[in-house]
Amino acid sequence: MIILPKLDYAYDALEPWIDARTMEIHLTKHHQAYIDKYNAAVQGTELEGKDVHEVLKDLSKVPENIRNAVRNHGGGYVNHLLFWKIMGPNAGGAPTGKLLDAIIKQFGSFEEFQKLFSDAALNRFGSGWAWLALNKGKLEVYSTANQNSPLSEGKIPLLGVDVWEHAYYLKYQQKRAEYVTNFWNVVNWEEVSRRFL
Ligand code: MN3
Repeated sequence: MIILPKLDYAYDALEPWIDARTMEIHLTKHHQAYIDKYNAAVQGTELEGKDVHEVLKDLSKVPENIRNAVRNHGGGYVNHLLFWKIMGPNAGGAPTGKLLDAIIKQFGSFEEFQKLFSDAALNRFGSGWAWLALNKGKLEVYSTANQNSPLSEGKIPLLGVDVWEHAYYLKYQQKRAEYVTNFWNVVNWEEVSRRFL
């Protein structure tokens, strides 16, 4: 059984960039739905009680009849788990230390990295996520469709932005670009750095 996590901050803590109503619905309805459907899919199978992150790392080991449910709802569970952590109040700005060094080494500058990440978020057609991930020890920016987790591709997600409409529609309607621009104001770089290290 997986259960809904508690936020480390209040629903309105990310205002004005992400509104309280969106946060509440996103957590208590959308995240909860992934959890309920994952639990239902794995109930009574060998996967019940296993760590979802481990399960997602090798989907070929998941029985075929529940593989899609595990990919979608297990992915939805872990992606949102990360999302709530890598955001926070009084956040934004730029990372420091080893993560900043690695970003500059890989992408040229922090600004260049931001542009690549934002482009990945804007160019993801339909629903999905843009990621900063570790791929065999190297930083990579890319996007996934639906709730597909980087874990299933052997990558370690460090930072992700949810570009499903449910993540921004109440406040931004169709303006995904504005949402992604404002997302930078709530990135908790301390947490992203912790994951990187
Ligand atoms: Mn979502």
